[in-house]
Amino acid sequence: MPEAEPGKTIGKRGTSPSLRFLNAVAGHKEVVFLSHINPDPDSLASMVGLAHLVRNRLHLPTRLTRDGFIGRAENQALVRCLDIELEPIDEIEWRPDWAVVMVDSQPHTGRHTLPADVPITAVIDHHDTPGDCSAVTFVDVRATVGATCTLVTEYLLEQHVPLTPRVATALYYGIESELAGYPREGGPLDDAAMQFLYPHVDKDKLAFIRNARLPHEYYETLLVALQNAFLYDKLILSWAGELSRPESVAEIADLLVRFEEIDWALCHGVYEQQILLSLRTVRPRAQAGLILQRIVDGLGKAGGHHRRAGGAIPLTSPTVSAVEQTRSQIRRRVLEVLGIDEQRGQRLVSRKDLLESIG
Ligand SMILES: [Mn+2]
Repeated sequence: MPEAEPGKTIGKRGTSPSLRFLNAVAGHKEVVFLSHINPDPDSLASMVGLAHLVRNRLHLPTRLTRDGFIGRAENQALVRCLDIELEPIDEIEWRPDWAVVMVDSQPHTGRHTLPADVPITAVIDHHDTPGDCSAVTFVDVRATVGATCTLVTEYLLEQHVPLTPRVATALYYGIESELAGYPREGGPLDDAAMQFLYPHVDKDKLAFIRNARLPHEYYETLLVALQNAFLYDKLILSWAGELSRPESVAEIADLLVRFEEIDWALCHGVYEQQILLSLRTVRPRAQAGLILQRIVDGLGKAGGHHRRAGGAIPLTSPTVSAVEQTRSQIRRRVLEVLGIDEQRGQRLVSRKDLLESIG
């Protein structure tokens, strides 16, 4: 693919990140935003906020893309009630005169399905998972902030761009959801951004997103996961079975990690020929992402933050025995990696109680 025409220079080195970002994308015909696969609110809202900045300051057309699926009910509610228009990434015909802006992730991290020959103009991210940004014109990666939306809010503030309720609500929820859980993975910059955004937030829409309605399958999968939850010292290991919604493992891990007797929660289940895994911990700076990578090493892929991580293992065969075999391999690995002695797991809910409670 030929190189895009470089943008004209407005500022010099040492100028604000927002100005350098605008310089990098100026002069292109259109600005296209992309995020990591299966986008979360932080990545969705970062695209919304940056598109708002580009339209206001450069008057260029913008396009938001979707790589993978929109998982949780809350995330679907965010997209629906804020009318976030997303084009599936595999339907896009990439053009050389576009500026391509990647948010909430970095190139060559295995978190995108974008064709490898599409040049990336700008990267704005807060993950410390190293990517390869050597060919990117503008890079703003700050692992010290809790959310990419915080950086985007800073850009809008620096450029004096008026906020709309839609943009403010998206960014606010992006930061709030990214910082959820304890211990917090955020700081004063995130708090300042939320304070700045809050007066402009549509509070009814925010409440609608936070309390998104849940489908029947949510409760079915939760029941299976609780019936198949086992305690191993400071770990709770849960098997959610066949998943009808891929995000279930993350939702259940979020719930289980709040159990007062444990420090680690791992939930896994089968979705479309893969075992999906979600790991959570209450231990600060625990590098859950690296730990899950060690658990699935040689079997699949994983990544994440200190307290949260996700991963997937492709199943070579869909038979019950192949699933069982991978499950016991995961069980052995997680105990080993977390330094827990090999032992029989204790059921979270005893078999006797399970049977007795069925009326
Ligand atoms: Mn993020």
